[in-house]
Amino acid sequence: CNHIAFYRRQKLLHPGKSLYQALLDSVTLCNDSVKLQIINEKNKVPLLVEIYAIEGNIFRLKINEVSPLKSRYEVPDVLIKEPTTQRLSIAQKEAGILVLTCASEDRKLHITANPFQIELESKGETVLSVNTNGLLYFEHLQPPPQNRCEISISHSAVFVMLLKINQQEFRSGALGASAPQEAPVVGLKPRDPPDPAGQKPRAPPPHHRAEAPSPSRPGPSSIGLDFSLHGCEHVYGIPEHAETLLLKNTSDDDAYRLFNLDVYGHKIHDKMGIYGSVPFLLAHKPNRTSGIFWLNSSETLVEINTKAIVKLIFGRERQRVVPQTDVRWMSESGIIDVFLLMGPNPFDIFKQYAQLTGTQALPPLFSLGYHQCRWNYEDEQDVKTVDAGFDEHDIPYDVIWLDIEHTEGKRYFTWDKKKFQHPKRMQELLTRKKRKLVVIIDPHIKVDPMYTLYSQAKKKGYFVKNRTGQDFEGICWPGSSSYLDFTNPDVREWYADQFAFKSYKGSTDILFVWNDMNEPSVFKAAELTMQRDAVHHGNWEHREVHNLYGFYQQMATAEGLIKRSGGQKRPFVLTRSFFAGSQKYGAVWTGDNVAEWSYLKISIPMLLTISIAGISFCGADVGGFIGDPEPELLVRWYQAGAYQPFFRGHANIESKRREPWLFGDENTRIIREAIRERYTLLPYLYSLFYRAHTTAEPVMRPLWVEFPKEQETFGVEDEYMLGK
Ligand code: NBV
Repeated sequence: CNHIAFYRRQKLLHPGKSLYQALLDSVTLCNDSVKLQIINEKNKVPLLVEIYAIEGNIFRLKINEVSPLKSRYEVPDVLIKEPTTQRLSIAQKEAGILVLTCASEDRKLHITANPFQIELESKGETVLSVNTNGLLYFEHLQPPPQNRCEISISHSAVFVMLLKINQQEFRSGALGASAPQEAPVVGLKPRDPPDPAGQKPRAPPPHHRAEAPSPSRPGPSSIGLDFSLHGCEHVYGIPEHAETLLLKNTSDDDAYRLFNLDVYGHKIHDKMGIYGSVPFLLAHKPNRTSGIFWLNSSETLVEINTKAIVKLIFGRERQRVVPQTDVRWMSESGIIDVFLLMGPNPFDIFKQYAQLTGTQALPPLFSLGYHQCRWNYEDEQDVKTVDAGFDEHDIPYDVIWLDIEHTEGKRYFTWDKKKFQHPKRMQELLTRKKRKLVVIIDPHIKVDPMYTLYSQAKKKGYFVKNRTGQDFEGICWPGSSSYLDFTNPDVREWYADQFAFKSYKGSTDILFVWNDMNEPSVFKAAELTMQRDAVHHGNWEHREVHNLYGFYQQMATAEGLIKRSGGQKRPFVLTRSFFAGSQKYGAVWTGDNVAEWSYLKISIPMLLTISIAGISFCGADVGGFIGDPEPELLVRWYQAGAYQPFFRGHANIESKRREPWLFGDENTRIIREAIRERYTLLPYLYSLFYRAHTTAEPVMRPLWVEFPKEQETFGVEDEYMLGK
């Protein structure tokens, strides 16, 4: 984390008395909210706080600049509708305390003016408090300094410089919560190009690029806030990390990072971000589950600190030790917009979260069957042979997949003319067996004026721009590529139209879609992703929308498949990158895992975490994508995968073939049995998905969700429930 500039700046603020004070004279009671100002006692700059009581035991807290130099990014399109609010009234306003009550539900807010803190109470119990550790942090937008010259200095020099800024200086306002521009930091050397055979380098170097003001961004704009979860020592959620189900204490370690990245063969037990992000954390204790949904799509870090608090019991001279978990959120940009979900039980939390971000789309039944994938099935004959192999070995399956090699030079929506000469004929063969085809469609578009998709998008101005206003170009599978700006609704509409049968030549109604590389992945770039100052629709910098990019591609793809069917059929779209709300558009998988036992083991907590963060339709590559599983590992992986929501065998281009019948009769028999068991359970699974869709119950769920009072289940991650 020390490589992340906004983290270093925020870490100069230590737990203690907050620099912010609430101005109780500024309190205004509106129909839908209560507004007040808070002021930073050092720099005297005010912030606007808006508090909403949302129907169904949810509070929303928004903190923004009173009059920012330019508007700050507020995440659109994730909330399914403007939440229905309930009226708050003032129950007390004296002696530096403001108490707000919500008439229709038994809940209260206690606001302390100095230091500024909020306590949330439900049915007489203090569930959660805000800014208890005084870590509210807000960088105000600044006009670009005149005649600024950028000095190139080494990264380690910057780090040393920052360490030398002493805390006293910070507290006394030399930096203040409204920090001036940070010392310029040099950009990274581009990383080594990936080997086209797929051997991309592993963990990319951290980013520590300049945060200088640019025409579209007036300087650093990071934000942060802390929360205390009373009585809680078990916290979950904030996928995606290859980590345990129970979130770990981060006091001696890196924070959990939410930053969508293409990390080939990601490490296990690592808090660095991988492909997807859902900034939703759940806390559980025997009598209550609560949740924090931090609606921000820029890079985000979450620190967890569980501790024991000694409480005096009034009236008796006794003390009680209770656990408490403090959670500190820090984001690179945007505003503070946080939803505090009060439960009280796990299923209430799932409903409350779904009320905000939507429920799982009901999958088409076939997509709950077994999927057979490989990078790549070579040609039409290969597809035919593998398909026939399932019949010969009496193994049920529903879908065969084609990876990037099926296209004409990685031009998505096209077919390799030699290997896939008759794509419709191939699909007819599958249709006769009631089977389906899934093809890959990545977001990068080959720079090639002869490629219609490229030339049309170019003409319409539909690509993400670089800071000088040209189309952003980066390297990806096809070589030099531009990236569709899915944040633009016109681009999404145009993209959805590309799935029309008359546009997508060779496609039929059994063809469905897989969106990969949509973090977005950009080779030879810092951390293999798009530079943060690339510019999107509405003149927003990439840093603001980074974690939303894949969400939007899947949204547009799903819309395309629905449109193509005249609004009649449910789509199936698998995405690698995701955000809060991605459940509305289809399924996700955990990306490039490795054919090792430890990756099979970690798939369970990873999928449980994704599931309780709203995305029920999730899976991990059966067999492990990278490498070659030993036969027993493959067999065991089928046995595990058969009980996971999305069930697909997949393998890397360099891995040996591993169709289920290639490991001897006995192994074929056991795999057949596992896949058949999956099919036996299909009606049950389909019903569970129906419940996920209608009432937001996760399909795959941790034991504690079903046994919320049984403490011994709270940390279990090698057993789980499918439904009740
Ligand atoms: O498209 C090729 C692969 C795909 O098979 C895999 O499932 C994705 O996670 N893709 C990544 C790109 C290349 C990875 C080295």
